[in-house]
Amino acid sequence: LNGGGSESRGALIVLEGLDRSGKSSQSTRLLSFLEGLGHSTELWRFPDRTTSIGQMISSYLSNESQLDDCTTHLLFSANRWEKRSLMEKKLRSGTTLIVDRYSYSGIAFSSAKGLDFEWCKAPEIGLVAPDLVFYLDIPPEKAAERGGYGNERYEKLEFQRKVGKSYQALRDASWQIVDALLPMDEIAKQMQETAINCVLECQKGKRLSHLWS
Ligand code: T5A
Ligand code: NA
Repeated sequence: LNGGGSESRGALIVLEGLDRSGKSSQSTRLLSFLEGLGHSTELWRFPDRTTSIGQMISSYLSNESQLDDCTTHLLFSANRWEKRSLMEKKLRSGTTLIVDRYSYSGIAFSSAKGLDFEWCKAPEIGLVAPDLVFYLDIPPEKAAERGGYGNERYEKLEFQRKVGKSYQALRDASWQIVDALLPMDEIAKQMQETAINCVLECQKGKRLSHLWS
């Protein structure tokens, strides 16, 4: 099956959760697992701080620059749009993408600041829809204990509580809730079973769809 065939596409697997919920740790583990099985797999993350939009976001997050909340929201979204065609191309050519944060982060974090939920959702419409979303569920207090928060703008307990509530409004059938307090290996194992089923479904011809349709 060479690239381009619609018969065998890769899966779009997203990891979401509060800051320090373990997304990056589990993304790496899942990557090794799928690669080990011989699946073409890549690990992506948002924000993608390597682009010029990503650099604006990064300096905002580290408090080096100030930005209006609506502008910030649109930059996070634009940072996904600028990767959209590459994302679709990779998936259609059979590569599975594990993505550390996606549109759900965009909506949950911005609406936790008080921006209108539907307004936050609008610019995400039309991006590739994930086949599977792992939500690493952790009480905000426990997340705060993990190595302590750094200096980034959103790493504050009160704010993370609001983010957690916003996330709840985004759950749909593609979501699998994972107990993020379990030992890392246990979490990895749970995720592997679900992920492999998802990859096989996509290989068998499950169609790509778009947010939110
Ligand atoms: N944002 C992002 C928006 O506002 N809008 C958007 O559209 C997007 C995409 C980006 C920030 O931007 C916001 C959200 C964020 O605030 P980031 O670069 O993604 O931030 O950083 P974080 O998500 O905050 O990443 P973290 O590194 O803080 O958290 P992770 O990746 O969830 O956690 P991880 O794996 O690094 O683990 C954190 C610590 O916990 C331990 C690890 O060893 C590590 O020390 N740990 C565990 N300990 C015990 N048991 C387990 N099961 C553990 N799993 C991990
Ligand atoms: Na991370």
